[in-house]
Amino acid sequence: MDSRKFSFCSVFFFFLTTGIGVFTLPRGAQAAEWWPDLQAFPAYSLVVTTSTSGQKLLRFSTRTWNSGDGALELRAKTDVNGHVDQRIYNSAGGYQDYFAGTFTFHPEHNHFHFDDYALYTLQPVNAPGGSARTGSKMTFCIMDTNVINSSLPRAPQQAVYSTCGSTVQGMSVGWADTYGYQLAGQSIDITGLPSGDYALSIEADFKNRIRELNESNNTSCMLVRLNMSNSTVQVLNANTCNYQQRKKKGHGHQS
Ligand SMILES: [Ca+2]
Ligand SMILES: [Ca+2]
Ligand SMILES: [Zn+2]
Repeated sequence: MDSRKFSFCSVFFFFLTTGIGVFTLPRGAQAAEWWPDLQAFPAYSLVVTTSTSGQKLLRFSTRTWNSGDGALELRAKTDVNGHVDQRIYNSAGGYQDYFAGTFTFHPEHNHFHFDDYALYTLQPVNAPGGSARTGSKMTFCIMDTNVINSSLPRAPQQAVYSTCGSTVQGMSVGWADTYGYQLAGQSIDITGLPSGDYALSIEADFKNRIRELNESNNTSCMLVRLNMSNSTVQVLNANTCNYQQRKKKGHGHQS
């Protein structure tokens, strides 16, 4: 009798606790989460520089933007060294934090750089003897630098993440973060590469640390022609890396 009583109580308790769980969950479940969506524009302002030691760099500006439902917000957890949470706000006025990777703190800048934010890759498409190169800069301070589409829902008219925050960084809906070609790390070392045609791609969140509405639109790719003898770069096609399609079109009207 005691054991039946006990199991009845256990079952009752199980339903009671489950009931509480089911009862409390819908509040969060019904609230729509506003996820960001990162996209990368093609690189621009390309230039080849040569150092006195002969090192050649392909320098360029990059711009990623947030076309999603909500802000990208990254919060350095000061109590857990090197951890960053992504804070996702919801329609109920609340938010949820998700572990989103790591940061590197720069005491001289007094802010953190989010690790593995973007990857720059140069790959030969018609450059015999060429090899793939990647940029060394992958850590970034993320902020609202330019507005791209202020008519998106929840896009602020003014920058919200307007400084390189010491613990909070982010990118608002409709806003972009731009890195000019003159900044440190905005380059790929092309020393020793042969002249020819290459694909230059910019990939945001290449290790997929950040939760996004769309994970398949994060890469831009463009075709460039490197002339190593006179250290120049020409953009063949800023919008695609489809080399065959380009060749059929002939050589006119390159922009
Ligand atoms: Ca995306
Ligand atoms: Ca992602
Ligand atoms: Zn910095």
